[in-house]
Amino acid sequence: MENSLYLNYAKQLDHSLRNRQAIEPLKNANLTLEDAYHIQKEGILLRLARGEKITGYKMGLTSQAKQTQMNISTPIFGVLTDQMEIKNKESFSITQFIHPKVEPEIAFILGKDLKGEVTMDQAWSACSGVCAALDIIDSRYIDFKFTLTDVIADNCSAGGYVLGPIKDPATIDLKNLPMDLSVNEVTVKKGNSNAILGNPINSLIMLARLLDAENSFIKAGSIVLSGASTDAIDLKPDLRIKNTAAGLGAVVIVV
Ligand code: OOG
Ligand code: MG
Repeated sequence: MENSLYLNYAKQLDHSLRNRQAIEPLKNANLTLEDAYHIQKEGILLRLARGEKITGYKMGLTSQAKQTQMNISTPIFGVLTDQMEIKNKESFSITQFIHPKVEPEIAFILGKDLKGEVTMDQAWSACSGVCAALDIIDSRYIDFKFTLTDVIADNCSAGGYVLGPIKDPATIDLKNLPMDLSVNEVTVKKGNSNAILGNPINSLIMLARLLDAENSFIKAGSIVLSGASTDAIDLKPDLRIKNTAAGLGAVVIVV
């Protein structure tokens, strides 16, 4: 596909993002995965041109619950920018979004670059921090309906992200950590870290592999969201949303 077409699709999605107006999926375009990541990249370049800075990546569709919810079974990645960051415990307005949902996640902070095919030990030792996180997704497509290539082009539905208190990985074992998503202090989803590819560290390994295929890598300092452990819930006004992961503490947003 021609470069000008990538940019054309990226501009449609960017227009939707900036005007909070959902659009029809790009599904008639017969996009390959490579095309879809090209469109994603053009979209990120538009954001960088507006002064945003890349802060890391998000993996998506890494749990059975999410794959079932969206009816797509291939893990994918998107790019995070500083404009998407929401501080822990902060209250914010959802009017900046189209139809946001929120998901309980675990995130990593990279202390070292991570590149190519890596073992669990190598991935883990590249991390300088780990935390409970919330991923706010906001598809640019009408009714959150899309194909695999549509959602890749749409930067993995990235909307906002929130990080809980950062813990030292040396003190944490990520295997089998119970997770609890509550709304106004009532549990609405129970998850477990092992729902994320068996162990969220596998998300990091997969991201390094996916980036390597495009001659890229995870840079030191990057934040990496590993994907939701449960399906997403709608984000509505007057809600206090909390994700508590055993051993990692809690991350909260107030809408
Ligand atoms: C795609 C993004 C999925 C996750 O954690 O699985 C995602 C979507 O469901 O809109 O962020
Ligand atoms: Mg997510």
